[in-house]
Parts: sequence; structure tokens; C-alpha cells
Amino acid sequence: MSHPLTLEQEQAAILEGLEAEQKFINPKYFYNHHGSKLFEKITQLDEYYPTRTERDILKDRADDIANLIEKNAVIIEPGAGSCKKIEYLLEALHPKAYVPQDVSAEFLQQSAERLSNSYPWLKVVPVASDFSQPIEIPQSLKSERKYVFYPGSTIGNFEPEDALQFLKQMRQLVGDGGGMILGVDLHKDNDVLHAAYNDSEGVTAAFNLNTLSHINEILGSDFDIEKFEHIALYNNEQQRIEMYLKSLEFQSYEVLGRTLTFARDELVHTEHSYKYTLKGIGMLAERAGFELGYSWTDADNLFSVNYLNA
Ligand code: AVJ
Repeated sequence: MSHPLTLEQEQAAILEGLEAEQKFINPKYFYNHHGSKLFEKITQLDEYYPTRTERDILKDRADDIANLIEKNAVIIEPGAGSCKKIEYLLEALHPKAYVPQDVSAEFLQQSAERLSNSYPWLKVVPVASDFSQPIEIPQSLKSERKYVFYPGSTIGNFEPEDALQFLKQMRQLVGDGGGMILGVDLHKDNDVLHAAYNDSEGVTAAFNLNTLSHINEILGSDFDIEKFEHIALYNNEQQRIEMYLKSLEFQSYEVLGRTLTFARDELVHTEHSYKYTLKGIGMLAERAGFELGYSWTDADNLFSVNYLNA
């Protein structure tokens, strides 16, 4: 089941990133309580198109998506959190069971109970586990048709090779005849992307800087968020948003017996958010043992919801 890191292991992993030649902080440190609230705010910004665009595709295309999926199936959602997005599809898909997985056991339990109450006909089977562990499907559901639901372009946070490994795992999980519903943000005009990650209200900046507050809690350090600046730029060649925290001056900190220094203008990497073309999604799907069955997009081709057939 779950294998959370000990505090010492977690501190060591963070320090390793801060002592690397190219300093980095794992993007999972965006999401403490405050960070999750900030992300919620991001999803409501005019400039941040992915969340509302995906929602509209899921709502408008629910019946089309359902046409490709067998009724009374098992829908598995890795990193399901609030379990909100599956609701756009539940009536149309009419699965037998929904298996949301998340690291946060308590939050997951609450979300699962809310869903159970709203959909009395649905069997909700929450699985609290670490992301590094394979998702365990209850024995009683193993022989049913299985589909993975992975919305939000969360796959964009993986390096391409890791995205491939993840899809291969999902392919194995659903088995022959199963499939996957995958939300992926699309490669597009640089200005639109730039605005989405450099919003005028500074919410994304606060979200990025909050990682320092979060790791301060874990390390007992006192990184001064006033002395860092949010940077987000689109790398057109690599088709990814790159986010960094830039040190505004030379800084030195004593952390757990180590001395950490930041040069003026030094960048600490915090996130990659890869954008794909439909062709790229098709190639990735195939390498993972799926075939791209269908892609639904919005009228402006900002975002895609894809059905991958196992
Ligand atoms: C949750 C990973 C999809 O990449 O757009 C939002 C996170 N980072 N603004 C994304 C994020 C900066 C988001 N994902």
C-alpha cells in the first residue's frame, strides 16, 4: 500500500535539489493547503484557459465519449483529489464502479463519500496510496472492463520518457479491451501560453513562490520569498512551459547543517508543463501500446480530451 517518505528522506530529497548544479524543487511542493487554494484560483483566471476549456469539452462531448466506452465498466482515476471532473461524465458513462486514487487519504475519503451520496447507483472504491505504487484494483472488479480517466493535462508535468512509462503502466492496468480518457493541453501560440502562466493578478507567481514557504515548513528553513521572483517562459522547441524561481540577489542560508547559496539571477527550476500536438499524443499513445481512438478539442484548439484504446 502506501509508502510515505520519512521526514529525513523528504528533507534529503529537497536538499539534493537545492544543491544540484541546476537547482530544482519538485512540483509536488506546490500543493500544500495554501498552494491548493492558489491553484484553485488559477483555474478561475481569465488567462488560464485549460481548466474551463477541458470542462466544456467533457460536458459537451460526454455522450460522444460514452459511445466509445462500455457501460458498467470500472473507471480508475489516478490522483483524483476532489473527484469533481468525473462528474461531468458519470451520467453518460454509467460505470459500475469508480476507483479514485490519491495520496491524501482523508481528503479522498471525503470526496468519495460526497460522490457516493450524489450517485447512489455507483460503487465508489477509493484507493489511498503513494503515486510510486501500482494502483490495486479490488479483486471483485478485476474481471470488469477497465478505463483510466486522467484529466487536467497532469501528464504535461511528466518528462516525455516518464509520460511514456506512466502510459505503459496504465495500459497494463486496463488490459486488452480497456482504454483511457486523457486530457492534454495543446501546443499553441506563445502569447496565449505566456499569459496563462504569467497572469496579471500574480496568482501564478504566488503559487510558484509558495513552494518556498512549503519547503520552509519541511526543512525548518527561512527562505525569503521576497528575494525570489516568479519566472515562466514557453520553450517553443521543447514544447513546454518552464517555471523557475529567480534569486534577486546573492543569498546564503544555513539549512540542517548545510550552507546553501543562491547567486544573483540564479534560477531554481520548479515545473515543466509540456504541451502536445494531436500527432504527438498519437505517437506517445502508440509507443505505450494504445491507439488514439478519438480527440475532442474546443473550437480554438486550445485543449484536447483523447480516447486511447487498449
Ligand atoms: C496542474 C500541472 C496541469 O501545468 O498548467 C498551473 C499546474 N502550473 N499554473 C499546469 C500549473 C502553473 C498545471 N497542471
